[in-house]
Amino acid sequence: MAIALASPFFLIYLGLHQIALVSDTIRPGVRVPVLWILQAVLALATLVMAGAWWRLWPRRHQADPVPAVELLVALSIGLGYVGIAVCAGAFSAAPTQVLMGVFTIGLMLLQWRTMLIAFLVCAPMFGVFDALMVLDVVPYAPAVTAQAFHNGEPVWWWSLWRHMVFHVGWVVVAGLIFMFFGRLDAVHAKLNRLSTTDVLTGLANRRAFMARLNAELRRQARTGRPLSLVLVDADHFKRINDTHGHPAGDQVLAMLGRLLSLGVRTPVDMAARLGGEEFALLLPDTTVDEAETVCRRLQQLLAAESVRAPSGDVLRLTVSMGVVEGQGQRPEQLLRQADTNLYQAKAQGRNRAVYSVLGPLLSEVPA
Ligand code: GH3
Ligand code: MG
Ligand code: MG
Repeated sequence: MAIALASPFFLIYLGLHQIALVSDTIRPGVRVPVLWILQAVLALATLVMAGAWWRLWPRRHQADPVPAVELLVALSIGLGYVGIAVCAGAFSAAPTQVLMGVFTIGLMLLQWRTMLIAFLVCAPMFGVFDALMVLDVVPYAPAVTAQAFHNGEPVWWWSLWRHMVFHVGWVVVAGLIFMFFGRLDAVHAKLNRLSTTDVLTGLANRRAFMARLNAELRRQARTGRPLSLVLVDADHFKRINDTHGHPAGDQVLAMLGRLLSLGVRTPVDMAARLGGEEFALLLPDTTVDEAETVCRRLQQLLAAESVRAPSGDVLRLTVSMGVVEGQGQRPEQLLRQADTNLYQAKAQGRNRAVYSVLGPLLSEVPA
């Protein structure tokens, strides 16, 4: 991609410079030997890129990097643009702008290390050139002569070249900034999703659940609406793992996760995997009676669903549930009561739910 983006521009520069070298009108305005050196640098860089393309094309679907070829490409592009920027005058905004754009594109497409080496090679060239210019060894903008100007203004072809590079430069730089921030937003959203999602089931994880529970309890403190919490634990899950293997266990957990999210009114309600074979439902604006309906529906869904183990056996699952409706409690009080109820459900024979209601404790509303 770096080659495809850079080489057309190099070919355009080569063509324009060649026109300057053969045109009787333009030639007096350029320093011919300097422009030939620049042409040689650009031609060499283009040839290196063509070679790299030929080398990389057969492996275009492979993701593993080829550091040596990548570095050659980065150096070719870097040196080509440093040559252009130096020859046209390093203080002119346009070529330097293009150079910045090229550097940023390079950082997006190539490895960080490759770009560091290319930077360390190319950046000192500016310093060296600047020092030589201060010492009067080389002129500013060595590729052009005084005849590129008339009455202090650039003549048409020099003006055209500068305008072209300037407009291409700022469009590229602006495009890059948009792309860069767009990508940053996408990465941010992805990281956020990863840090709040359980990989196996796709449900919210414990961190996301606790954040939501805290937020809902604060909302409840304002509205005084009921709120129910359900802890769900798979029954005798260890047996499934021991008999059919961990992967079959994972399949059963994924099925439970799917049914949990089917059984609630997302996005108002939240189903989460707290860890292992323990799940939870957060049901805002829901009384314990309404929560009971949700629990029964989950049991019906589970009874109708099964997973086929690699052995061919059909695996079914039941769950025990601890349900609590609260009003003004702290999150840990609600969770403790739900856990006590869950323990009772297990003790009473599993595949059932135990319910309780905690009365209003408005003095203990979380801040
Ligand atoms: P009970 O009915 O009393 O809850 O019995 P149980 O066997 O379900 O409970 P126990 O806590 O003894 O065992 C839970 C098992 O869940 C043990 C653990 O290896 C398994 N487990 C936890 N996380 C995962 C997971 O991500 N995948 C699989 N396959 N198993 C898991
Ligand atoms: Mg269990
Ligand atoms: Mg458990």
